[in-house]
Amino acid sequence: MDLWFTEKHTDNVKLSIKVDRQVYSAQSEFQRIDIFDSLEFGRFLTLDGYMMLTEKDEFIYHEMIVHVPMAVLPQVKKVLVIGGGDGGAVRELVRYPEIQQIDLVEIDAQVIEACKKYLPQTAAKLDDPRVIIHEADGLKFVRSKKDEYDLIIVDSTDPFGPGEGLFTKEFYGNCFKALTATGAMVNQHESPFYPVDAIAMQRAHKRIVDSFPISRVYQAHIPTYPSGHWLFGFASKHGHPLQDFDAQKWKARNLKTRYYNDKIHVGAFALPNYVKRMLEEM
Ligand code: AAT
Repeated sequence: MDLWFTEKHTDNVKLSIKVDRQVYSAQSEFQRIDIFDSLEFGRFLTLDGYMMLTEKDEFIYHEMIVHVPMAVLPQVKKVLVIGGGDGGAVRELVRYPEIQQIDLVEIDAQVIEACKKYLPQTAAKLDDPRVIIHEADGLKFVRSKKDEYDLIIVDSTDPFGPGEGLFTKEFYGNCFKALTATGAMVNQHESPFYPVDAIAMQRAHKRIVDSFPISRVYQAHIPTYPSGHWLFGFASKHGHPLQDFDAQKWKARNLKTRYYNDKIHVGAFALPNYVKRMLEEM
């Protein structure tokens, strides 16, 4: 019998992936956690039935959420990752020797446990000595922080359920306060394509624009997220994601990446007209 995972992207569109077997299923205090094996995308993690990552395409998301800010910011010593209990963002961050501390704030300890056990491809570096894991709500964690982080990565679920608070004005204001003078915040910024996602995207963008003097949106192609067209936000106090991008410095690091490179960095900030209009129209 054929087994399929299906996610409803709109009332009229579904994405289905043929499943080889279900590896894990649990109901945590916060959400339902499932892990499946598939032929096409390898192992994948869903929360409350929504795709979080697959082994096949997670490199795109995690490289773009980490290397874009790292290639812009002058000196990153202390990083805050909110969400991201799968460890994919941390895996990319620990490749930078100048980073001294990574605070990972994940609301759901069970996601971390499940990923450590079943998704070693992303979770492998969660044991790095520079990583401090906090089982907490990112919205609350960041409230008490001031002038502390050089980079904040908001690697959150979508704006409903536990992730809802991470799309609020209060949260972005507190992230601004928690950043050092040269710091920046990068967030997963939803998709512009289907109206259900675009509304959340526009709302988040408006709140970020209101909270930060510099904010730009960049894009990547992520096959297993709705429409495959995904956005990220870069917001900072000073640093500009293109003017302060040092391609030579990044290339000299000799980091092997599968998606990100210096040309992608620049190109990712070139947005289609319909997206530009959506961002201006708020
Ligand atoms: N790295 C790609 C995977 C994710 S998972 C996002 C994580 O955010 C989940 O583990 C979830 O438990 C955690 N999370 C949700 N809300 C909070 C919160 N308030 N505080 C801390 N952690 C939280 C991102 C997928 C993006 C999906 C795009 N469609």
